[in-house]
Amino acid sequence: RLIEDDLRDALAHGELTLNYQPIVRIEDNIVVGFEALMRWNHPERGLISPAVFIPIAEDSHLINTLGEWALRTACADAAKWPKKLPVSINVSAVQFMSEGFVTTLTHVLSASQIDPSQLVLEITESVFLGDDDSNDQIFRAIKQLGVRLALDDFGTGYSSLAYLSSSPFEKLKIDRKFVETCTERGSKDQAIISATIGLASALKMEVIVEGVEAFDQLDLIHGMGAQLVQGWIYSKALPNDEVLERLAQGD
Ligand code: G
Ligand code: G
Ligand code: MN
Ligand code: NA
Repeated sequence: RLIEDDLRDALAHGELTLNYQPIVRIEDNIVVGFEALMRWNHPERGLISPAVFIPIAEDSHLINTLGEWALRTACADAAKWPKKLPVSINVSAVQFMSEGFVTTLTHVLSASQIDPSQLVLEITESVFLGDDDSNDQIFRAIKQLGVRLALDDFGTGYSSLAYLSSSPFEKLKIDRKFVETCTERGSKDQAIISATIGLASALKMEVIVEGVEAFDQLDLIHGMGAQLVQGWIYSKALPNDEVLERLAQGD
């Protein structure tokens, strides 16, 4: 049996869940938002990473079904959080560019209890491979709804500064690849992180540094002016019950 067939059934069988990874302000350790990350608990194979099953979903049109489920679920969960913090959802470029995406988004939002400004769509640079005119149309529609946009995995894909200059993105996420090696001697990633933070703040974009695991990394990027981080140093992605517990504790 193909993993693709299993994935088709996974939703109906309740094998997919969304976990939420906190985004934290370094200065005071306050949680300022969460990123929804999909998890698949396969009955025989155990946990399968989205890094494995999302590409399979993209190749088989299942991505639209999974993506719509993720949107609905994240909006429903976030609507019940005691603090109305932003919830970020990853939107695959394939899903973003497929017909009906904006219609789906509009329906999900109006059926949910959340304010559109609480929703953040994380999109990678691979959307820039698509048609600029139709992308612009989708971006405009998203902005019109009041939904926020984050440019994810920045610096690892098809980044072009030209895209940033006309960018509809309010947030920029620096990929963890740069953070991984930034404290090594002679690492050029320090310069890249620092320049990206400078560029983003000059463009009035909010910067989130991803994949921070260690205190030396945190100190280094904080020294470079980073204010928001997402990484195991604070927390892995949590099931929604744990998010609720933490928020109830005043986190
Ligand atoms: O959570 P992390 O484990 O291992 O995720 C691996 C990759 O899968 C990341 O690139 C992440 O953006 C992507 N991913 C996680 N959840 C989703 C999702 O709901 N939709 C999409 N399109 N990608 C996701
Ligand atoms: O590609 P994207 O940025 O959407 O996905 C975030 C990915 O990074 C997920 O796979 C998530 O589990 C992972 N992640 C988040 N924080 C850390 C971290 O501190 N270290 C590592 N190795 N991975 C992380
Ligand atoms: Mn992401
Ligand atoms: Na990323």
